[in-house]
Amino acid sequence: MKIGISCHHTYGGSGAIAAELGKALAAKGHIVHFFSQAAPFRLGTFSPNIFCHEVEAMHYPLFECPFYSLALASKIADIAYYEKLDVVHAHYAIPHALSAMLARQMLEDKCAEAKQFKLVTTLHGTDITVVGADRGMKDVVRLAINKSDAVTAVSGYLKDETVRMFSPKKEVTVIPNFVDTSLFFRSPKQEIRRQLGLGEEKIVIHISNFRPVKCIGDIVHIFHALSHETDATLLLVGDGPERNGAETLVRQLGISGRVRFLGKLDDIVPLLSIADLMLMPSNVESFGLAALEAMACGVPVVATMAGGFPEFIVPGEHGYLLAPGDIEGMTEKAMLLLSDSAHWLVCSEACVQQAKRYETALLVEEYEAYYLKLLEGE
Ligand code: GMT
Repeated sequence: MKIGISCHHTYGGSGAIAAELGKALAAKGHIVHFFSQAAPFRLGTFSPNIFCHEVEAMHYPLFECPFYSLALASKIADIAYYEKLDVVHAHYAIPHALSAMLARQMLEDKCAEAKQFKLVTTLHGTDITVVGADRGMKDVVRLAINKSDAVTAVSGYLKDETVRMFSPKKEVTVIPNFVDTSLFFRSPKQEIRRQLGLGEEKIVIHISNFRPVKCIGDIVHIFHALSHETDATLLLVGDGPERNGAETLVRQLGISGRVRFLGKLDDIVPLLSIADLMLMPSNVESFGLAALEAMACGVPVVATMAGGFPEFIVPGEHGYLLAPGDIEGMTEKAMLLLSDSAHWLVCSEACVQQAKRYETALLVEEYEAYYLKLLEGE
């Protein structure tokens, strides 16, 4: 198949999943064209079947903001016309699905006989729960969903939210996120501890784009409470709007020596391999890919029972799920995992087994079958 993938290139789960999906499809012999503002952060090295099209919006003094969505539509239409794409897969409803929808109209307008592509949209989370909930954006998100040929959501929770908020005309199919366990596995290196100036203390980790939904302040408060009872270090990986506030809070609480802000890093496996606990106290999370990747590396998770977490984290088996904002409860469970090594080991092994149920190969096959079914229905 010839598949176009339109996604955000920035640090975050939807871009990661789109890049991993494209790489896996290309490895299976499909031709994959990526459309994004810059190369997606997880794309990695050269593949003969992957083509990356960076979309540049035109700058003109009259336009205060360049029209990225229109430039994206033009680029998709152009490549679809010359490369005869079978499918365009939009990751995140806005603007990707909408731009692809416009691209179809451009294609038809340019040449009525041109091959038309099928439009698949995968909903990732805040495209529904935040952007879709905004009064000014709701109708445009609804249009993007209803004009897609097929719609998937990354969790049952997100499917239910989409149905509740938009009553879509088409069935929303759940295809969960995935992890490549041949890359994400525990392989602790003493060298990493040395480079970070760490001793043998326990490591608590959090990885995200530091948006308000991630509740970074709660992480700092949980760790502050933990720091009274353990000599653990907290590694904070990623960057975003809440980082400055978190840095200030860490200083105010007097735990600067115990917390490392590592910024955005592509290769997180070495860090997950030395981690003992992943903290994800998000107040909403459609799936929580970073938690699944941590589990694949044998790291139990303390997260919230919000959104998609309960679909793959079983409390007591893979970590614990508490109510959003329950700092005391999360601290207690985190302390349990850090102090009871026998319990930790059982959880860690169960996490690795659970992650295998979300193996990339299995879920990519589901997407492939999904595209084929759509094309056969032509
Ligand atoms: O929706 C976002 O905030 C951005 C998006 C991203 O690009 O990271 O995250 C969402 O998609 C991920 C991949 O499917 C999910 O793992 C995240 O849970 C989801 N974020 C939220 O629902 C907050």
